[in-house]
Amino acid sequence: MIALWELGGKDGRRYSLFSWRTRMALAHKGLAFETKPVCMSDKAVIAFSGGKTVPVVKDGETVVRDSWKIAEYLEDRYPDAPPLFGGEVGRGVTHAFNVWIDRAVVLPMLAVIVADIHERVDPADEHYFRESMEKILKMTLEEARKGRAEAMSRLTRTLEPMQALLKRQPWIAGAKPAYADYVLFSPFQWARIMSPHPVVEAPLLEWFERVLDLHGGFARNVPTA
Ligand SMILES: N[C@@H](CCC(=O)N[C@@H](CS)C(=O)NCC(=O)O)C(=O)O
Repeated sequence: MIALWELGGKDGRRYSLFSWRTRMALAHKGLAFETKPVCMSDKAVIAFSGGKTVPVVKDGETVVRDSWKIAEYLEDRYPDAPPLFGGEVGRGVTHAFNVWIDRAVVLPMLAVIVADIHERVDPADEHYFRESMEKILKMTLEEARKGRAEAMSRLTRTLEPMQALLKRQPWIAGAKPAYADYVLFSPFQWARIMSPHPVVEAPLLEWFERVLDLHGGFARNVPTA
């Protein structure tokens, strides 16, 4: 069975947004996996991967790190299972979308939910998480909490093109869901698992609910905030 190393938070939460892309890709392909929760500060556990981030998967003897590389690996290794990209053009466009989400959406979302995440990480990670996030955001968690409303309007403005798109088609990938949907889904699932505040508005909210229902409610039935 495929093993997936991912971040473990309080009360069984699996909160790594990049690992959610991998989780959804595995469910989409119908591949069973075993979860290996790790602490963000414990780099020794994932040293075998040659890097310091999750997700990491091990499939037989093959180890792959980085959510995009894992998606490509699964697509190439399991070509007869439902496609994640839909051909070479789809792969390229999905990669472009992946980069855009990472650069344009992940940071604004982090600014909105960072203080809530801190309350729900594994206690062993509290110090490491605070230090690294304050460096990334160039502010304290307390300042981030105060600036939440402003960060939320920045995020809402960034997501406007996605709102417009989802009025025109049911899925990011078009008529059927695919990996691009899981890429956009991941920061919202991150927020759903780690923050008690709503961050999604319609029509994006309706699309989000549809993704939660996919693969037998795979992403819905998990510990959340
Ligand atoms: N580009 C990487 C990013 C992975 C990443 O940043 N993962 C975070 C968890 S969501 C992590 O492991 N961070 C460890 C750290 O900051 O020390 C991917 O797509 O897998």
